[in-house]
Amino acid sequence: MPDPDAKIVILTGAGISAESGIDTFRAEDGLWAQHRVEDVATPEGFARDPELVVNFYNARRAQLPEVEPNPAHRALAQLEQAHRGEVVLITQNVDDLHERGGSETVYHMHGTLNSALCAACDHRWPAPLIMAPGDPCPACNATAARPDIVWFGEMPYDMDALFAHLGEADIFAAIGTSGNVYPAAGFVAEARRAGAHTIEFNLEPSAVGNQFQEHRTGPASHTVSAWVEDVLKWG
Ligand code: BV8
Repeated sequence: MPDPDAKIVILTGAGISAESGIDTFRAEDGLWAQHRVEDVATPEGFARDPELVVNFYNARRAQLPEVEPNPAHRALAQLEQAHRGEVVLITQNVDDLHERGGSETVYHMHGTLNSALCAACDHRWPAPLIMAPGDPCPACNATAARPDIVWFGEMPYDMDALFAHLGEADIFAAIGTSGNVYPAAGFVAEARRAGAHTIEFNLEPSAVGNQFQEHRTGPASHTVSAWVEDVLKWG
């Protein structure tokens, strides 16, 4: 399998940012323990109580300057730079740690904390640290600003491009994701259909763990760094 020209497609989840101090979703004390998904991560929740939802994201955005990328983020950036084959990084995370760890091209399929979206005209702009419901859109002036986040029931971003990459993957690696949320949790099946070798990096098998041929168990900062070292030895 060691092929220096292999196309590597990577999907990351909250677990890759856990060692940087960002809460995951489904840990005991995680985000979904503190909030009901329906209240803070759905369009219906936003319509019901925009203040609650905007403040949920304001609190997570405010944490970003206090956290740093960890060795797993940096290892993936090194892989993107040094691997001869194409490396495609897809993240479910809305933080900016992949970019701050040095990754140049990142597909944020569930949006990003640092971007704001106009619900009226689809204009995007850098989110202020603190957003307020009714902030005017700088393009159309409608009071329709919302976090640029893909909520449950909304279509994740760049899906056509993501499925095209999965169809060409020689290696698919899922890092720090519980495999509970679709369509991301279905990516391993897509990659398998393309004949890719699939690897899961986690502390324990995910909900789709049995679909992976290889498991590297342990904290991502160790397992991902070791794996990238192996891959870069392929030539
Ligand atoms: C859509 C943004 C279609 C918000 C998020 C029934 C069956 C199947 C699917 C559905 C269904 N009912 C509804 C659906 C669809 C739904 C879904 O999948 N629901 C689930 C809950 C059943 N999906 C959607 O709605 C998606 N859209 O399907 O649209 C469509 C079709 C037509 C027209 C319109 C639409 C949209 C989903 C996106 C929702 N937004 N995030 C925000 O961030 O606030 S999802 C949110 O949870 C995250 O973004 C992330 O993507 C997701 C999963 O979280 P993980 O990243 O996996 O984190 P988690 O805490 O769960 O796990 C962490 C893992 O890390 C653990 O495994 C842990 O062991 C590991 N770990 C921890 N520490 C470490 C570690 N690993 C390594 N090292 C460590 N140190």
